[in-house]
Amino acid sequence: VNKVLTFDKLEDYIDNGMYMNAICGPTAGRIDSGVYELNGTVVLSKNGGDHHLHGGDDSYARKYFDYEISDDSVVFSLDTNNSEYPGKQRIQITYKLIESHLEITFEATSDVDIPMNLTSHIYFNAFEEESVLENKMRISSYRRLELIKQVPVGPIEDKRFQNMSKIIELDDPFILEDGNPSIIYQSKNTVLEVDTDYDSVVVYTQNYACPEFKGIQKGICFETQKWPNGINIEGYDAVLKAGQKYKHVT
Ligand code: FUC
Repeated sequence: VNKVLTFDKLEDYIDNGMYMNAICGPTAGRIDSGVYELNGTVVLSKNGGDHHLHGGDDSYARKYFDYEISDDSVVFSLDTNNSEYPGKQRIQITYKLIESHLEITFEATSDVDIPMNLTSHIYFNAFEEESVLENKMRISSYRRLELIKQVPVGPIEDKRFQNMSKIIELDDPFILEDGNPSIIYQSKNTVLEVDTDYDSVVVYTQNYACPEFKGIQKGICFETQKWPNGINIEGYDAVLKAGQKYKHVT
């Protein structure tokens, strides 16, 4: 049984506004006004209203990866330079099946310092329901990132979302506490648990449909990632240093 949203046509995956099941990067989510400071000022495109979204027009989501398939996994790799960001990066995303678990490993290196924040934009469907808003969710988080005009600005305490007997419309970053699972998403007959070593997750209830897709709130994304806009949040370490390794597992 399929548990994720899909398009009917393969071509629709390239360049769609839903980022359907894509890998977003170098920076998932929004960069405030498309600007950050790191070894000088970097100005990015504003492809999401007043802000830079999901890595902009040259996002990893728009690129063709090489792939290698083995018994239990598929490894996607990409040597790239996102034309808006400095330097060259090597990205590797591994999808591995371990019994009924899907493990996604995000790895990257870069030849210059760069804010790196990779996420998977998989849309899980509503399972047996018509809408994801019919389902329940538990999230191990009592702090979220406050949004000002959709841009995360810093942590605030907010316990309202820990336990939802019906999910409400969301497009919000939550700070995850240690202790598993990070998220339980549950319909009458199906349970999905999300675990990650990332420190935050954007929960997005598909409040928008691109022309290639019918209906809203048919899917839900658990975009595990580092703090979105972290590069512009004081004290947060959002940088992948030249030569260092980026590795996260969800
Ligand atoms: C923006 C993001 C959401 C989602 C959507 C496609 O609205 O804030 O998380 O990625 O784009």
